[in-house]
Amino acid sequence: MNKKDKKKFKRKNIRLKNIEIDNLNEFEDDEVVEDKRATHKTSKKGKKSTKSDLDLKEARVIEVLSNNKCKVKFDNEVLECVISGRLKHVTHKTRTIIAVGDIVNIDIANENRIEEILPRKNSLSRFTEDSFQKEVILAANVDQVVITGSFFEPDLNLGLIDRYLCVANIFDITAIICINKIDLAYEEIIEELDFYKQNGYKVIFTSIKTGQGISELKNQLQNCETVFSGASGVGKSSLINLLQPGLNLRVSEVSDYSGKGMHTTTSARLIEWNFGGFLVDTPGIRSFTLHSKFKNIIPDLFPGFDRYLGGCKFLDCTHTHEIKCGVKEAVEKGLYSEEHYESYLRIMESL
Ligand SMILES: Nc1nc2c(ncn2[C@@H]2O[C@H](COP(=O)(O)OP(=O)(O)OP(=O)(O)O)[C@@H](O)[C@H]2O)c(=O)[nH]1
Ligand SMILES: [Mg+2]
Ligand SMILES: [Zn+2]
Repeated sequence: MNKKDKKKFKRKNIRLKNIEIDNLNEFEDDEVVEDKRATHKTSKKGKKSTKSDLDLKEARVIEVLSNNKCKVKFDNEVLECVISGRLKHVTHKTRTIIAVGDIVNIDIANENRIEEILPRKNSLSRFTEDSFQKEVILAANVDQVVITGSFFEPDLNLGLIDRYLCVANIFDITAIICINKIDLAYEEIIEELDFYKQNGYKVIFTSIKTGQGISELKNQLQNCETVFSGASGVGKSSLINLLQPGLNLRVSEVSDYSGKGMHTTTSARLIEWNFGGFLVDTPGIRSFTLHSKFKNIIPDLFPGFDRYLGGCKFLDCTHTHEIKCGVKEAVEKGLYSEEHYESYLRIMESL
């Protein structure tokens, strides 16, 4: 194959529309396709056939086992797949090659090799804390995120919920708040969640001990593709086990010493509900790091700010140092919660 043909071939075959590639030509030819399986010479004249000759089947990623392996659901069967080396080179902005929830094309005849990741409808992502700020996708192709918290062990973390809501707004994913362990809550702490209800979010209180809120949560999950996310130990896996007995997901006591979860769930997993829909159970996270590129949009989409933006003199008001700011005025007048305004300032400072 001469150089020009190779370039043409490359463009036709790399179809990772969901991963940002600045300039395809920067990739060395041998990095992209040196794999003989990718192109079969079919005649002595040099006429070639490409991937289109492979018998590719569409499947859904249900668990990522390593950088090389994952499990997919295909035709009601769970298959272990390898990830084509070709897909692994295009990752300078993301740490995630393949995410739970991805729809992929696999070559059943060849070790169930994943040859293509179809464009993602959306994804819920966090970013690494180091200066590279690489994307880590928690789940792909979902309708909603259930932000989970608990009243005790671990304590309610409103700052983390606010971050999640920003992320959901950024990625345009419907957010529902589920606060578990209501059997351990007291009145004042429940009132702290009124803020979210007043700002249009659905808040569901649940308990696996009393069964409170379980049917409401089930209604919310039925026939939807949901990602369950939140801190470790809040009871995500316990809730899922209660919603679908028989799954037997691992759960652990929260550490007596720190009151924090034990990080029992270690990798994300897509579960199919027997009452319709899918859910991604994810490992608990301590903090949710946002990318600094979002700094200029968070002032517009922080929970509850929308109704006060009209009072800001500047269109690009950051609601921090500006004179004549609708948000700051609302805080001063007691119309907007001081606690959540401070949570906003902490997020802005962290970026
Ligand atoms: N009192 C009370 N305890 C609960 C409730 N739900 C879960 N727990 C307990 O909380 C602990 C942690 O539950 P898990 O389901 O493992 O929590 P998780 O959110 O999946 O944690 P990670 O997998 O580490 O992210 C277990 O000991 C559960 O028994 C609840 O509604 N009330
Ligand atoms: Mg868990
Ligand atoms: Zn402002």
